[in-house]
Amino acid sequence: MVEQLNSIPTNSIKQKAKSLGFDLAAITSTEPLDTAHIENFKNWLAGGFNGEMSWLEKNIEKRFSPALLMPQAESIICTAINYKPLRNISAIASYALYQDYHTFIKQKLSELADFIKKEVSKELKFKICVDSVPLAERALAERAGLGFIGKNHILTNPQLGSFLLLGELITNLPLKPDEPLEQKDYCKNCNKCFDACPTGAIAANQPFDANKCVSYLTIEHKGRIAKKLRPKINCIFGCDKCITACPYNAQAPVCRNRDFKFSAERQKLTAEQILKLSEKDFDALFVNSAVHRTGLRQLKRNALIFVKNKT
Ligand code: B12
Ligand code: SF4
Ligand code: SF4
Repeated sequence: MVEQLNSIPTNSIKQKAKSLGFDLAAITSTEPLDTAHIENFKNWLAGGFNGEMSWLEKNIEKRFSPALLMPQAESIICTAINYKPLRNISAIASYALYQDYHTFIKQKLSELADFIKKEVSKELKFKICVDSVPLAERALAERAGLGFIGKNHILTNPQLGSFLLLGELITNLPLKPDEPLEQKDYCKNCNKCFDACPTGAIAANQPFDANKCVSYLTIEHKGRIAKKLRPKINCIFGCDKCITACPYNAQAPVCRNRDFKFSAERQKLTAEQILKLSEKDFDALFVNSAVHRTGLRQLKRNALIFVKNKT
């Protein structure tokens, strides 16, 4: 088995991933995550910290045992792209100022699979995962050594920071797994993300509370936003506060991926302009963006609260 593992050139796969524009690529096995993760997740759901995201209650076994997601799954190629913008000046979360990362990363992972099939093994079987597949992406990326999970719950790379989007290729190839980063307290005494969080969705010794998270409220939560939370909504779509506050992002490089299209037009858009958008304008501005799925009605709901809070 060891011989078989070593015979597959993982370096060429990682190099190809880099040439396709991924900033990080590393391998982990399809072994289940340890029981502490599963218990943590089940307790999180039992506490109702997932808000209305009931879809997180389904496929729990698959989320932590990636081998169940594909027959003969043997290894996972975990990737990340750096999306740190040049300036973080918008009330729309930075990731949503780019083209839709789901389609972008899926396309790149499919190109990586084509390369592996051609250059490494014709027998390749694979499954592409970006966000929507029930998979504990951060925990797996951590196990592959892409970074550590910070107190803000974000996968952070000590050199590249945490403006990172994740994607995975589950394969039937027995690739040699990489090691996690050295086990140490990367956050130390820092609490900057807790201080920056407007609602207390993240705080010391408490699980992540989606019910209070501005990202959840502005993107996932349908209907009215509770009156007591409204004065704290200082973003229109998503929220970058706990990422921007993190010292690991201070010196981190900005996104260098020219293929990952950034929209300066979306970045300049004000809440007042959003309130005046027609469905046609909205489609034109947000086509191929993560904002499109949320819809104009909800975007206007958020913009209205944002404007009220400014005045
Ligand atoms: C649901 C979801 C959300 C929800 C809930 C967020 C949350 N923290 O869970 C909402 C809508 C709020 C959200 C917001 C955001 N999200 Co989101 N989201 C997801 C999704 C689909 C599932 C995450 C999940 O399972 N959450 C459940 C909780 C319990 O899991 P967790 O916090 O990840 O905790 C795990 C580990 O940290 C660990 N763990 C945590 N605590 C402890 C304690 C112990 C003792 C142990 C053993 C383990 C442990 O175990 C847990 C289970 O694996 C993932 C994609 C995916 N399939 O993974 C993207 C994902 C996490 N989101 C992402 C992003 C970019 C964001 C935002 C930054 C977007 C924005 N700017 O608005 C914010 C950040 C909010 C934040 N601080 O987390 C990226 C994160 C990339 C990264 N570098 O980490 C992901 C991975 C999508 C992607 N493919 O890139 N998101
Ligand atoms: S995304 Fe915003 S509201 Fe949610 S935990 Fe981070 S800082 Fe708090
Ligand atoms: S802001 Fe500080 S505590 Fe929060 S994730 Fe970054 S280093 Fe850790």
